[in-house]
Amino acid sequence: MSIVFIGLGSNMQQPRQQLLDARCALEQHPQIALLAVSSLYQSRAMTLPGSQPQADYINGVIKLQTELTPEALLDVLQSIENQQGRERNERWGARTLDLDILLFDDLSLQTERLILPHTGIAERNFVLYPLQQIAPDLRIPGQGQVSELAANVSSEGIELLGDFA
Ligand code: A4P
Ligand code: MG
Repeated sequence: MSIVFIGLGSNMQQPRQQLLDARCALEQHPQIALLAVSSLYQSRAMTLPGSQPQADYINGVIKLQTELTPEALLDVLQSIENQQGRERNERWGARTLDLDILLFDDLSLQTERLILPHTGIAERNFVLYPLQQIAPDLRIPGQGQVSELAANVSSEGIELLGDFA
C-alpha cells in the first residue's frame, strides 16, 4: 500500500463543485481509500507570462492510500479529469479540473509521463497551505519539511474558503 497526496485545482465551470465531484470519484474507486482532506482555498491563477487573464482557482489536497502503481493512479486521475470535461489546450491554461500527484510515498522519479515529487511544490502557496493542514511534518524528498516550506512562501493571492464541502 502506498500513501499519496493529490493536488486538486479548478478555475472553470463551478470550480468548487468540480473539486467535490473529483473527491467523490476518488472515494468511489475500489483501489483507493481517502485518509485526509484539506480545506479549500481560493488562489490567484498562476499563468505563463503574456497569456490571457484567468479566473481564480479553487485548490485543495487529498491524502489517500492505494495499491495502484504511480502510472495506474495517473491513468485513474486523467480519466476523472476527462469525465469532468477537461480539455488540454495550452500549458497552465484554464481548466475544469487538474489532478496532480504531488507525492507518492517518498518516490523521486522522472519519466515521460510522471515527475515525482510534482514540479513546483516548494514555491506554490496553493499546494503548500492545504498540504500543511493535513501533513505539516511531511518531508518532500530533496526540498524540506512541508511546514517550513509553507512558512517561506508568500501568502499573496490566497484565501482560506472553508471545509472541503
Ligand atoms: N505529469 C508529470 N508529472 C505529473 C504528476 N506528478 N502528476 C504529466 C500529474 N501529472 C503529471 O499535465 C501535463 C502532463 O504532466 C500530464 O500528461 C502528465 O503525464 P496537464 O494536466 O495536461 O497540463 P498542465 O497541468 O497544464 O501542466 P503542468 O505543467 O502539470 O501544470 P501544473 O503544474 O499542474 O500547474 N494556478 C493556481 N492558482 N492554482 C492551480 O492549481 N495550476 C496550474 C497547472 C497553473 N496555475 C495554477 C494552478
Ligand atoms: Mg497538472
